[in-house]
Amino acid sequence: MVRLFVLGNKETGLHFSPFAWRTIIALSYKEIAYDLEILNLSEVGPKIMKMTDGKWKLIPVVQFDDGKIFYESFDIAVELEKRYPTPQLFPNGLTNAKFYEAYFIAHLIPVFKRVIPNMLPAFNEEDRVIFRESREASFKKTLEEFVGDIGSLKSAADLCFDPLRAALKHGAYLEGDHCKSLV
Ligand SMILES: N[C@@H](CCC(=O)N[C@@H](CS)C(=O)NCC(=O)O)C(=O)O
Repeated sequence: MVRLFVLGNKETGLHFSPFAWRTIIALSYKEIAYDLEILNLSEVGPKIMKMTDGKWKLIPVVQFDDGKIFYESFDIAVELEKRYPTPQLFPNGLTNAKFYEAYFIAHLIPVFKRVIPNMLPAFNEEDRVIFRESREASFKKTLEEFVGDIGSLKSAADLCFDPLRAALKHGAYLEGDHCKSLV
């Protein structure tokens, strides 16, 4: 069975990585059965480095039945498309898909990052400390300063969703022609 490694809280069984959700949605869309392995934040780096011979340290990671390991959510999706061609994840081809990927990374992720600190209570106690220390070092701000005020967060979100809203005035879907319930 396909194994999917995600970030969460082993004690509560909650997992909460937006990048891992991309893989979960792709697997569910293609109806591929998988075993979910939740890693606490403290475990992610060491475990993934070991699995990838030091090449990668983030989740999601997928291990297929043949033992092959894939990481980076977009590359995992491309590999899933190769191994399980239907239903298609990229009905308009990889060029379009890569455009959306680049758009989301450049515009949506910076906004989304400001929401992530709200997930702090979901981590276990040790991970909360690791999360705060690592993110504050990387943002060079306290988490609270990084999140900022809700008004500026809303304006930033509106700005990045405006192009999508404009496109969706002309049709119901950006890709494909239907929506599939995954729950
Ligand atoms: N570009 C990567 C990003 C993956 C990523 O940022 N993963 C985060 C969770 S959302 C992670 O593994 N964090 C662990 C850590 O910071 O130690 C992808 O698309 O898979």
